[in-house]
Amino acid sequence: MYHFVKDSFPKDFLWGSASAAYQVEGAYDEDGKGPSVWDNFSKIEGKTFKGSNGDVAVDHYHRYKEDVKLMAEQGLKAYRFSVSWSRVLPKGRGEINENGLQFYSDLVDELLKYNIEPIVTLYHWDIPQALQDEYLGWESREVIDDFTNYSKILFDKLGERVKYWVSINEQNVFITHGYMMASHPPGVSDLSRMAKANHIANLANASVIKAFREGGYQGQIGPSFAYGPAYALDTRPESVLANENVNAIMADLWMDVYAWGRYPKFVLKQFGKMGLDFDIREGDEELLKAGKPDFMGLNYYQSSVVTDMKLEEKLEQSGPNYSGKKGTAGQQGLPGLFKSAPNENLETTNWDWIIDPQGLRIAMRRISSRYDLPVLITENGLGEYDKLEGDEIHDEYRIDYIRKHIEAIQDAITDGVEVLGYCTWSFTDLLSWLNGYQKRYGFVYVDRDETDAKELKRYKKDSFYWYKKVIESNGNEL
Ligand code: BGP
Repeated sequence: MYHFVKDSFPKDFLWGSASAAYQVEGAYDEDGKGPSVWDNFSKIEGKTFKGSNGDVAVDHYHRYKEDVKLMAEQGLKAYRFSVSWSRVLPKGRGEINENGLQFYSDLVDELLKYNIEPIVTLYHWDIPQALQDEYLGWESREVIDDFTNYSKILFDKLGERVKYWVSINEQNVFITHGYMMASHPPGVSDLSRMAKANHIANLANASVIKAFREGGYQGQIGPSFAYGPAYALDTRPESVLANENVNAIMADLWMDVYAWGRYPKFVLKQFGKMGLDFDIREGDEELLKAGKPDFMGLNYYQSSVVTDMKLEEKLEQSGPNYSGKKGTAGQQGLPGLFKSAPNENLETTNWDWIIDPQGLRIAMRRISSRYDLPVLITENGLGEYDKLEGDEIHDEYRIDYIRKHIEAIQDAITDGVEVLGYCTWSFTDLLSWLNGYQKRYGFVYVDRDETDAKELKRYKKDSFYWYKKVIESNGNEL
């Protein structure tokens, strides 16, 4: 679809940037914080790149004023951050750690001082270890009430100042990595446990949204979903069908539940045949339907290509590329349903992520058409090696990436998609869960590496100044 003239960005468009508690805060055991599953998981040998962890991260906990000042200098309109559940409730429930809660209250005040809209994520993967030990975290229905009560503490404390809430970040990622690929906590590979934990997370998500509505809090709430559309490799109907399969399993399985409160029939049937039981009980559907979000949060990094995979076919097994050595990522697939294929038309990053700005437009269009919800882009960005030269970082590749994605958003707006805002990933450099500190995303370079936190000095990259102009011109100067 081509347009002679493009629509402008809405005048209150949220030009933002994002982070997550474990990836930036550090201070992992300070001021009464309890451990989260990530505090422990990252210390198991071989689980993360060069054993990197978030003990110190980029020390945002102590340097948040300096960081927010940089955001203000850039003219940022919104900052998305997550709350560490175990900083607020060290045991996951029960007694509140007032120091922890105060940190987030102070951060919100600091942002508002500069007219930066806080977008608060309630859960970005760091469930309190206490709840994991007590009842296996997301595998027990007890977590539904605990997550809801924790969220209510935040609604009560911050609700008059925060207008945008993200309930759960990338449920599809932490559930599949945690219970199938074993690469996130709790590090198991058990599809049956995965199906149940995923259903419970859906219920918890709905319960929090329902509590938000019933509590009469002002503002908007929705989940953030990791979604990249898939394309059929070729015009063979087998490839087209494989594409149907992957979209149902990787996207509809989650977003249909968020938006409509029900699972896609096709997935229920196929998972049933594999012996996977979601353990859907009486009253569940009612709760899911009561948790309709105000917007769909979209985390977009790349699209994919798929074709059919025969039942007896075996893939050469090699995992994702966490090393940053281009060309080392393996193929993925589910026998009988689909397998991935390279996209010969597009470039990839050093971590083998496909660079596809039009994929963002397509993702936005599909969400808008299928669910009739506004889209809030809660993450998008380029993870690359950056080089500090003197005190400068010339990251023109990042500018190019973000520029093209902003153009794609403007195209989607012109097509007819309602978009609330755009948060790049990330504002400062931060810890990449499985890729250490060498895979950088920020507008602000933080001088540290996997083994040496150095002085954690901040340097503005070229992209910092470029995005400043984009914001100033409300997306007119790209
Ligand atoms: C998303 C997560 C973020 C962030 C980002 C980049 O899936 O929500 O927390 O990490 O991906 O991914 P990575 O760090 O693996 O490069």
